[in-house]
Amino acid sequence: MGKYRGSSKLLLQPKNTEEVSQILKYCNSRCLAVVPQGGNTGLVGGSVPVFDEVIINVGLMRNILSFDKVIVSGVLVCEAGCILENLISFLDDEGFIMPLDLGAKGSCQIGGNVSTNAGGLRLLRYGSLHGSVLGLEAVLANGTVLDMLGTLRKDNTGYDLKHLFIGSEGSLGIVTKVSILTPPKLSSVNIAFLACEDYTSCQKLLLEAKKKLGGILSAFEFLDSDAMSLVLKHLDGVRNPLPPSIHNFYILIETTGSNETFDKENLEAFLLHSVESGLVANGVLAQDINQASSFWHIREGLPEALMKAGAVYKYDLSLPLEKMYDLVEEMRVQIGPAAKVVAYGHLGDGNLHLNISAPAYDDNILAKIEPFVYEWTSKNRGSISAEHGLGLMKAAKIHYSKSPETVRLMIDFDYCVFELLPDTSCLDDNHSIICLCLS
Ligand code: FAD
Ligand code: 2HG
Ligand code: ZN
Repeated sequence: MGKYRGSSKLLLQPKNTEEVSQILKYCNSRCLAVVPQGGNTGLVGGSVPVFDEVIINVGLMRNILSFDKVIVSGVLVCEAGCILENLISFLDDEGFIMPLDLGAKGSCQIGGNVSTNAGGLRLLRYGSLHGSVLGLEAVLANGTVLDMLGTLRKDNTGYDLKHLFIGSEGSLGIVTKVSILTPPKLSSVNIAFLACEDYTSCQKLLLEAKKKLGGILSAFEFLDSDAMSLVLKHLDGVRNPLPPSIHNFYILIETTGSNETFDKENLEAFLLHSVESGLVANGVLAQDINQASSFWHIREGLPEALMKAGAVYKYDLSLPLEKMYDLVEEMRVQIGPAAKVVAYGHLGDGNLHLNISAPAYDDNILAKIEPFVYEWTSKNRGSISAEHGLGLMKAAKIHYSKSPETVRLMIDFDYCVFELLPDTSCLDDNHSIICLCLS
């Protein structure tokens, strides 16, 4: 995004857990700051060494350790440096899929996905990584290796500590191995690209989709007309699959099931009914795999289109569904003509990606966005980070979504349990990795 600049002098690429342990032990004994880095695709600056941190990247730890499709169906155990797309391809050959998919799959690592608790395009169907990660191995700041690499569905022996590492953005240690439950690949995937004229129709359509498509619904994504214009302008070869009239909202619906004829007819009937009832202004079903991936390309290409358009201020918000688009409209009034407000996201999960696109980064624009966006979100009991994490961008903003008591407990917890001495300036300095020495 051209927003965060690194100034590290040293990148270390350990080849195994023991090397990670030795590095952390050494750095800890010398009070050397470290930043864990995966594929560096994070959107909040958490993987960028903004000071002089030592970068630890586990990208060379990229072995698949086991895949059990017989005894415990679909459990994959791998090293944290595996690229998500490689895992997707591996599983595809085995007749399984990853429960996680996102636009950055070609670069992001499973260790980074777990550390950010990445959501993505399939969360609606397969739930969050808190559900599908069965176990992990992590190395603490003092070099201690925590083996929590279980592969069991059920294990109620004491606290389930792996959950602390899922979404903790490297602040508690470095994830080195992951075991994850993967669903079988189903043969019938259908995709529809629809247009709605108002946001209320989008909400009603989601409810209808949940009722009528129920178990086979696997994605429900939305973009508004400004987002569509941006993609058409900046991404080569993309065209609007609907006839060339501008609609206010576009919805991508995907179903995944095992009965090809039934699933397709089901989606067709849903589409027809939605047009007849006036919820949908227009819509088209993908006729083949190329058309299906061209629909997905519109939605997944948005971050790239925004990057090409210039500077971008990104906000990743969870909001009550009925309030979500009010924020977008209020933001447009707040900003005026100085920048473009673009909205898209995982509507099925109540997750808005509010992006403000400007020719260049400009403090006057930023002053119009913040703290307005955070205050608005907090007032409506939303979350200022739905899926991207806090990182450098939002560490000091955590109080908009968490109470002072909760934040205090997190800090006490780091100190008492993990023996981390938080540099109390960390929250003010906005640094995602609270750098840490042993007490
Ligand atoms: P990095 O960016 O390298 O690091 C992210 C954070 O995790 C940092 O704080 C880092 O210190 C820490 N970290 C990384 N590896 C480890 C490790 N092994 N142990 C401990 N800490 C570690 N995110 C979503 O949730 N949903 C989406 O749909 C989505 N789509 C995206 C689309 C695009 C085009 C892009 C560019 C990004 C998208 N993202 C999305 C954001 C990003 O891809 C995810 O947050 C991803 O999980 C980050 O993985 P990474 O390996 O690149 O981690
Ligand atoms: C997505 O869903 C990603 O495409 C990126 O989470 C969101 O660009 C963004 O703001
Ligand atoms: Zn997203």
